[in-house]
Amino acid sequence: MLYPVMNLSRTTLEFSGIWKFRCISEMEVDKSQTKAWQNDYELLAVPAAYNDQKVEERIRDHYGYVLYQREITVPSALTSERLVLRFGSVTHHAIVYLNGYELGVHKGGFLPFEFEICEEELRESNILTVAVDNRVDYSTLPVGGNAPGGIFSGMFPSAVDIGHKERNYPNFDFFNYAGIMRPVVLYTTPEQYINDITVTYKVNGTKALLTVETDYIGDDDIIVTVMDESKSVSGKGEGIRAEIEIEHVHLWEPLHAYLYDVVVSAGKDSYSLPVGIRTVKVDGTSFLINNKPFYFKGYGKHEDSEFRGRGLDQVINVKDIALMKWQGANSFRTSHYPYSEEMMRLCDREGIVVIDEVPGVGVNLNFGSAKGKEPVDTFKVLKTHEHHNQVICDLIERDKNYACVVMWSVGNESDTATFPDSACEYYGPLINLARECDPQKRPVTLVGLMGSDYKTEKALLLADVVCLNRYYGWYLYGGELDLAKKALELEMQYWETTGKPVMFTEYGADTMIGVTSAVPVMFSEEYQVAYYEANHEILDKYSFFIGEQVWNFSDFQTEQGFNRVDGNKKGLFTRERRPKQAAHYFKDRWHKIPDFYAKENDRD
Ligand code: BDP
Repeated sequence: MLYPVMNLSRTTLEFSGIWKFRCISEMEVDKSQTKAWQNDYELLAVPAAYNDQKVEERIRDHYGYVLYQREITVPSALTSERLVLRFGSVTHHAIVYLNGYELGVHKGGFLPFEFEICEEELRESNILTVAVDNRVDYSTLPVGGNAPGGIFSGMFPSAVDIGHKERNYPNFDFFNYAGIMRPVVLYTTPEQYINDITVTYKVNGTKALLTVETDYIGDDDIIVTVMDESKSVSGKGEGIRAEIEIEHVHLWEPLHAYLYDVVVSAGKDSYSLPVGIRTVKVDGTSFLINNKPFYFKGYGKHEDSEFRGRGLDQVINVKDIALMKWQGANSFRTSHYPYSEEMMRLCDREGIVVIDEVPGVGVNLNFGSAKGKEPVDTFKVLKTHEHHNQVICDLIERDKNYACVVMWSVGNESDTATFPDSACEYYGPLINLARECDPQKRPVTLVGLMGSDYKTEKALLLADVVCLNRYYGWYLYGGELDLAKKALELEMQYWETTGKPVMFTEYGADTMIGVTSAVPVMFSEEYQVAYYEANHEILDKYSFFIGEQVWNFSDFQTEQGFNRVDGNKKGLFTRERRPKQAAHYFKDRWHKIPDFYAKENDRD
C-alpha cells in the first residue's frame, strides 16, 4: 500500500485540525447521527487520541463508540481525478460515512485503510462522519478481557455480586488510547493509476539487481528509473516486472542510511518510492545485515506522549531518534503494534533498525488472574486467529519496502510454554504466513514471555531469532540481584544448547526519576543502573546473544492499577524525555559496543 504523496500527478489534502466530537452512550451507531450536527458536540483535535484532550472521566474512560464529524470541500479542479479518502489509523474499529452514506468499515487500530470516492457522491460541502469503537475483547488485537481481572479476582464480594460494569478490561499494559490517531488524507490519482510497488533485490559484490514490480491499474507502458541521492540516474527498466542493475551500489547501513528513489511512471501517473538497499539474514547464531553480524542496541517503545496519547506526534518522533543517537542506540521494536508510516519513513532516512510488530498482544489468559488457578489454554479460548492473519498480511503489505525493517514480530508474550502444542498450532501458521507474505523474506520472530518453564517452549523455536522478555531482578528476584544473576545464567545456559540466536526484547525496572538511594533499592535510579549492570554481567558472556532492547525507551501511560504510579516507569527517559541515571549508563555502554562484530571485539 503506497503512502500518499503530492507530486506532478497526485495531490493530497490533509484534514488535520479541529473536528466536532461526540461521546455516545449507545453501543451501536444510529445513522441519524451522521447528519450535520448543529449542537450537542464538543471540539477536539485530529489526529490524536481523544482520551486526554479534555478533563472529564466520561471521555478519558469512555467505553464504546464516539463520533467525529467535519465538513470537507473538495476543490473542483480535483474532482475529475480519482479520489481516495485515506485514514492512517483509527483505533480500534471505524465506520466512515460521507454525507450519511456508509463508505465502509475497518477493524484494527494501527494500520491504514482507504475508500475510493465517486464524483457523484460529492457536494459543495460534504459531511464526513467517523464512528470509532474502542472496545477490546477476545476477538480483537490487542485482546481485552470481559471481566475485572487482577490478582483479587477470586475474592469477595465478587464481580457477580456487585454487578457487571460496561468498560474495557485491557489484557495489556498500555493505556487503551482511541480515536482518529493518524492523518486523514484525501489524495488524487489519474484515472489509470499505480496501485502498488514492490521492490526486491539481490546484492552481489558491488552490484545490486533490483526487481521492481508495479501493480498498475491501466494499460500504459511502465517506465522505472532509479535515482541516487544526488539525483543521478543509477539504472532504468520497464514493464510490470522491471529488472534493473545498479553498479557500485551504495548500501543502506544502520545509522548510515542511503535511499535511492525508485521512480515509476505509467500513463499520466508517477510515484517516487524511497528505497534503501541492504541484505538481512540469520546465519547460525548471527543476525547479518549486509553480511556482517549486527548487534541490536535499543528499546521497546510505545507511541505515547502527553495530551496526544498514541496520536501521531512528529516532534516526539524526531526527538526520540535524536535521543537514540545520543545514546549510541541503533534499533527499536514497535512494541506492541505497528507504528505510524511517518515514523517508519523517518527510520528509513535516519538509519534506525526496526523490529516491526503486529498488535498481537494480550493473547494470553494466564497473567495475574490465573494465579493459583488451573491455567487456561489461551489458544483454544480466544477468537483472534483470523484477525491475527489479517494484521500480519496488512502490516507486511504496508511496510514491505522499508529498509529499516529487518524482522517481523508476530506477537508479544503469549504464554507459549504452558500449552506448547497449542501455541505451535496457533503461531506456526502465523510465522509461516509472515514468511510467505514478505517479498524480501526477512527473519520472523515471536516475543517470549517470562514465567512458565522455558525448557518446554516449542513455538519460540519456530522463529528465526529467539526474542525474550526477561525481568530477573524485577518481577523475579526483585531486590535480589545476586539471585537474579544466577537464574539468568541458568536460563542462558539452556538457550545456548538450542543453537538459536537469542536477544532480549525487554528487560527493565520501574524507576521514579529523582528517587535516589546510596544503597540501590527498587524504584531508585541507582537500582535501575544496578539491575542493568547485573544483567549485562551475564549476557555479555554469550556470543549467541545478539542484542539488547531495554524496556522501555520512556515512561508511558497505562490503565490505573496498584502497581502503576501514573503509568509504567521503566523508561530510561521520563515521559517528557528527561534522562534518568540509567540513560547515561547506557550512553556510556552503547557508544563502546560497535553495531557490527560486537562479540568479536574487545570492548575496553
Ligand atoms: C511485559 C510486557 C509489556 C509490559 C512490561 C512491564 O510485554 O507490555 O509493559 O512487561 O510489565 O510483560 O513493564
